[in-house]
Amino acid sequence: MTMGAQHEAELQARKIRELVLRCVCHAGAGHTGGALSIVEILTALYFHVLRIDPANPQWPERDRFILSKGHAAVALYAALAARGYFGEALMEEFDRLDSCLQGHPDMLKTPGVDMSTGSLGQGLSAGIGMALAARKLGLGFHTYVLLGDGELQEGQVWEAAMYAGFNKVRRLVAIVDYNKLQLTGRTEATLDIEPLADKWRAFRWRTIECDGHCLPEVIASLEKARDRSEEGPVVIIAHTHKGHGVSFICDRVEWHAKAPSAEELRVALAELGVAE
Ligand SMILES: Cc1ncc(C[n+]2csc(CCOP(=O)(O)OP(=O)(O)O)c2C)c(N)n1
Repeated sequence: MTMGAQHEAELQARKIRELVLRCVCHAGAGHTGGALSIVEILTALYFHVLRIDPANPQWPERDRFILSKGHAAVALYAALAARGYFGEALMEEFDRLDSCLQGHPDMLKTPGVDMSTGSLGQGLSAGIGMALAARKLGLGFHTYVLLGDGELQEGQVWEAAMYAGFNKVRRLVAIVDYNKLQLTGRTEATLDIEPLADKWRAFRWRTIECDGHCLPEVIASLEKARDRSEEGPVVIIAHTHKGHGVSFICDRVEWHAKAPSAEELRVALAELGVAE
């Protein structure tokens, strides 16, 4: 990746992070920590890897993306807005009763959302269905599923992983947002998921690990995963920090579902180098 391309990607990520912060502050609700930890992953996907057409969200050949950790919906909406699926102004309606931007993603309401999620543990199963449908229909799209590390404590994830590995489900890429925090505390303290890479390997997945905030690394990992998924399912374990990008939110479990005040937003935007 050239220096210029990296700089451009960093600006895209900063835009998404800014939209997330403004949106949760405006709504007074949202999962700020878990949204900020996936900003670079979403930037890499939506601006560099996914074959999509924002003007045609239902294009049958589009790559599919499932935000299995659906509580981080605000980050997905920010990525979709930044990529041009809808105007940024719509973000002001986030989490309102009649809004098309609900607190958790709704595929029937929001352009660009491929799967409704929020009940943790289900996204990988849905992704397998999409990947199998692609093969049956003779379509070449890839399916990407983003999971939380706390979400991996759900048993359904491992049944799906076992199925996909055994059946060598092709063009399926899972990404784990491994920020080591759950809703109430550290993942290792609630139900340890280590040794994580070995677990996926045991389920016959190809495994890649990366720094989930280093854009060139995330993009390279996603491209490698895309190639390797021709043989069978691939997982990227992305090491991240919940609340990344804002010092007083980063790695603080109390920010799981807390929105910043107007003053906290001002400080956060200043840290990002964004004018209020
Ligand atoms: C089936 C189910 N059980 C419980 C919840 C409540 N819940 C929402 S977020 C969350 C923690 C998830 O942790 P993780 O996947 O690591 O997300 P992150 O910390 O990255 O936000 C829980 C338990 C849920 N949404 N679905």
